[in-house]
Amino acid sequence: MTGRTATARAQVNIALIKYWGKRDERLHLPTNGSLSLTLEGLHTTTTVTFSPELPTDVFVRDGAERDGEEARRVGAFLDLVRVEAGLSERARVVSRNEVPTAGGLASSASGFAALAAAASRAAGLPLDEVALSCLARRGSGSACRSIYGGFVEWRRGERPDGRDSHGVQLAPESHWENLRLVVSQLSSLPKDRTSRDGMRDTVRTSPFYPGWLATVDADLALARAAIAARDLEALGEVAERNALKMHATMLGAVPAFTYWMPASLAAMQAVWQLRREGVPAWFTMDAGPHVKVVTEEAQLARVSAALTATPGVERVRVCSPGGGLRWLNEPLQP
Ligand code: 2P0
Repeated sequence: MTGRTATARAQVNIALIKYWGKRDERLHLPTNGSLSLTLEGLHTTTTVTFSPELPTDVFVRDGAERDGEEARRVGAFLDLVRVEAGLSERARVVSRNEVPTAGGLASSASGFAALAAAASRAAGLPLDEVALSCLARRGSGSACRSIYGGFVEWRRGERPDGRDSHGVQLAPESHWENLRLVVSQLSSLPKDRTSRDGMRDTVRTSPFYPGWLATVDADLALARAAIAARDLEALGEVAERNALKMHATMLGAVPAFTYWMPASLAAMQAVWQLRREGVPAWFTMDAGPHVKVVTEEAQLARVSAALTATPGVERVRVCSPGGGLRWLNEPLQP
């Protein structure tokens, strides 16, 4: 197939201060700022080729052509790029995830970051990192953070057009090399509520949502200072507290919901027990049952052993700080 092509790779990120709620659902503008760590080794690689020979967009992920909601979201995203570039050609998108699909590590962040980069370059749009981050945000909010490596803040922004709502790197991955995120993957059923639906329902109905919003800026300030000082205790404490507050808002929603499973609580209690024993470890959780533990390299044996021994924990994965967007010269073969 002839056409203009580009290939990009982006890694997943985990929020230490969470994105939870939108002020604009179409542009994916958040009600609050958030802060994440990009992880090494868990990535999406995507090749986009625009071609006059294609009658429709085609989306191939992990070796199989996809349709339904997944393909619709990719097509809608390509429309944004086409409008911006003044292009009418359809595209073939080939994507591969080196991210466990059921691992509690959302691939939508790395997926839309890689897609934004490959599609805009293939379309001939000369976007800088800020513009790429804004574009990735239009695919999935958290994707705007995966353009950058290390510690990334997604600034809430004030503008109605969203041009000031994008990621900013606070420190590169080399800033804190012995920091680790230990992900405990629980045996679980697929979640019955997407994070998109969950955050929308919470914003609309939970009386606890204003309490969440009232404290996020203070949490962000604590997290920024903890990262600058490489203060694990300060970062862990604020990350755990912030995650618990986010999950508390869901219990106040109408109807109430939670992403927790019995094993989630067991894993949280295992982390609290580790702390009572003097091990510096704090947890965070996203829109799923998996428990992710913030700790340092020297504690990995204790933390991994405690999580592995927790009933309902299926596997434990150790992640290090990782880098930002990369360009590849070789296109992906489907
Ligand atoms: C986060 N989450 O900051 C938060 C914490 C889930 C809980 O970003 O609707 O898939 O595509 O903007 O980015 C997951 O939400 O939502 C998320 P959309 P997204 O990581």
